[in-house]
Amino acid sequence: MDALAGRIRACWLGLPELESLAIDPELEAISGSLDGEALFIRNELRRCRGLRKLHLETARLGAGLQILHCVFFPDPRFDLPVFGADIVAGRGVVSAAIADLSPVGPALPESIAGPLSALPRLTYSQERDLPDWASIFSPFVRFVRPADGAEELQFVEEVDRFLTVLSQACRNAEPQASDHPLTVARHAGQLSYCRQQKRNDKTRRVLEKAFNPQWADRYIEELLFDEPRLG
Ligand code: BLA
Repeated sequence: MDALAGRIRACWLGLPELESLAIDPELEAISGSLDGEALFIRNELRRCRGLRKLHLETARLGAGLQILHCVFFPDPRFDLPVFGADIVAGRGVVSAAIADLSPVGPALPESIAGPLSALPRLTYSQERDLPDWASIFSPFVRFVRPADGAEELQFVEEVDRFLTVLSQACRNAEPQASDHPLTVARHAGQLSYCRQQKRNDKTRRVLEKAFNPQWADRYIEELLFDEPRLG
């Protein structure tokens, strides 16, 4: 978890025109409790040229559950995908490690699909099946349960490659007008990405139990998967 969070923060530094993004102080550091155990959540937000919101959430529940959630949402004027990652560990054992560069249109842009296709396909001893809402992910999605430290490191390495490909595409990308039909289509694609993610009951359940359903709803709608404005 810490290694991956470190790689993500390091990647931010290579992005063009990196800026901080205001975050409600109430959401920056959050404490709650779940089944009598303390829950801490830390949220970090940035933006850059090409990506409207870079979000890293790290959460820890008591001595057990640890979650790393990260999404880079593109500015719809740029032909860039969504980067998403979710790592869930219980008592130090990672049960779910997911990462993808997901299209906001019919397919990934060539600036992403080209370099990703050139990477070697690494394997894991336990690959997991995606739930039905996961149709938003690309053919390059990884969803695994790393079996040991070596597989955990391999996963961090794969995420690093996704981020390297995205950073390069981001530095080269040129914006289109806000009312360009492709911008409008990418905006719609990002809305549908957010709506599919909100169908993941596992995220909602943890947040509802730790806080309450209204709070979970607001957190999901306003911070995790807020819908982008058009223009
Ligand atoms: C699964 N997400 C999970 C699980 C939990 C969470 C507890 C189940 C773990 C398991 O099956 O082993 C919980 N994830 C959270 C919480 C947050 C969170 C509380 O992010 C709070 C911020 N989820 C995302 C993103 C992706 C994602 C960005 O937020 C992918 C890019 C995917 N999480 C994802 C998937 C599963 C999952 C695909 C497996 C769902 C399933 O098997 O049904």
